[in-house]
Amino acid sequence: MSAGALRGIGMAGLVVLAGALAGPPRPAGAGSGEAAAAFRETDRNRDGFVDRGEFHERAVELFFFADRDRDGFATAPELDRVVLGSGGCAAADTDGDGRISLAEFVELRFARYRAADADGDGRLSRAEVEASYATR
Ligand SMILES: [Ca+2]
Ligand SMILES: [Ca+2]
Ligand SMILES: [Ca+2]
Repeated sequence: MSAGALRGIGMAGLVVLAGALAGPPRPAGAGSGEAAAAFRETDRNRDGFVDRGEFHERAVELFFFADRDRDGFATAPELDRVVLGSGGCAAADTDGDGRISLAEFVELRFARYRAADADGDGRLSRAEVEASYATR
């Protein structure tokens, strides 16, 4: 997929997201509105669940939103800004080259996906997403 194609995906959503993330970090438990907004944005087919494909699409968007020069790498602080509250993106740098590749970032996000999937059915319900936000 070209950078141009990626730029075309959901830019309106990314602008909304950027606005939502511009504020200071909120205390745990205050993010239910944020969780609901993120869920609506990610559940593209509106079936009430975030599946792996939808989650992956979202992770790619977040990555290229952080990777401003579109070279396929982002820094941990850049990624920490777009995935507010997740923290620790530096841990995603599994090859230790000091930058986060798309593959490394996607793997980090899916670790969180698996952790959030409380009932283990392979998809995230709205309640699972909200619980994940509340406990981070
Ligand atoms: Ca869905
Ligand atoms: Ca790396
Ligand atoms: Ca689930």
